[in-house]
Amino acid sequence: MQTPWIPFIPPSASTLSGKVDALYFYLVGVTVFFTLLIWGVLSYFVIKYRRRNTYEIPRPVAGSHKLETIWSVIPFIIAMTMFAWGAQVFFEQWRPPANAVEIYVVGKQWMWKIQHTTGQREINELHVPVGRKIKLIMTTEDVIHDFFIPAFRIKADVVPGRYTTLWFEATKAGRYHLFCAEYCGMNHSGMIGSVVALEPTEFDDWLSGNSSQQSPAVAGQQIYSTLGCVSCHGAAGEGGRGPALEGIFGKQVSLNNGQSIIADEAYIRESIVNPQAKLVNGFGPIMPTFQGQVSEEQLLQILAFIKSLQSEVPQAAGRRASPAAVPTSPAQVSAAGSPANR
Ligand SMILES: [Cu+2]
Repeated sequence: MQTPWIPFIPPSASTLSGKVDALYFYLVGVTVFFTLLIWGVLSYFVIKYRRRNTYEIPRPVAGSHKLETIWSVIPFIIAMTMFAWGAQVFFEQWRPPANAVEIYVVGKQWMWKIQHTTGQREINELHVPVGRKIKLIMTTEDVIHDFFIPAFRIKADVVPGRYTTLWFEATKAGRYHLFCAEYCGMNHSGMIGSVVALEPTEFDDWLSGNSSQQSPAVAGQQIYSTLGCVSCHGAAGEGGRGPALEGIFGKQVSLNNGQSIIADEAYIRESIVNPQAKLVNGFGPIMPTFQGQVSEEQLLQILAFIKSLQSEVPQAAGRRASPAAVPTSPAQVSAAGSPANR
């Protein structure tokens, strides 16, 4: 649907967008109200208290505690409503629900590369189902980009060497703009695409129509064996020289400096590209770095493989979403990757 004019706000197509808009209009409303109030009172006083003759000396003003209290307390309360409301929307946006389906995003000058956990790849397009929670795990191969879907009111930088996440639940089928919102070099303005929100059944058809590709977990398992990771990190610890990887994702790991850390995406990525940074308690600094040997996409695939080595698979929602499209279940991946499988 093309309109000849630029709409005042983008279409509203996620569970978050109405909340962001309500907050936005509240802020605009408060601002407009006080702008008009101040302007009106100012105009009135300018006329009412204008100097009427050249020698007029105004009555001295001693101040008023009552007045000062009122004009401090009322703005304080208004500012706190903005803070509390804003914080509530912020927390909702930045805490992805645990049951969200994960999709990997890698930014690159000048395109968005996307991979679904079932293997489908897309460039500058993101197909998502309406009514399901989606979590994007995002990084970049080169400079800072910024993933922005105005219709969903979500936007986050992607930063080299880091994972950032966004989550959303689309509420309306349609095709929406996808932008890079961080100037990233010559063709930044061309780093655009579409988000296609499909009804769940259509989405499942789309997934199964594109199911010839390897899932990231399977691709990750291949990289894992090509690079010889298994000789030290048997999935169940049989390599012996490195920590066991089975079930490690999301768990607390104790380090040799006495601290402990949750084995999340960031920690696992760091342990591959900079293995000496945080050594697991009981293991020596013997692992070489794999910096430069694995691309960001491959790192995400290794991550998907390590995540799949769980007894309880957090991707359950994604698998249920498209049973026909899953070439290999994580349980099978883990069976192939680990002789000492449960
Ligand atoms: Cu960019």
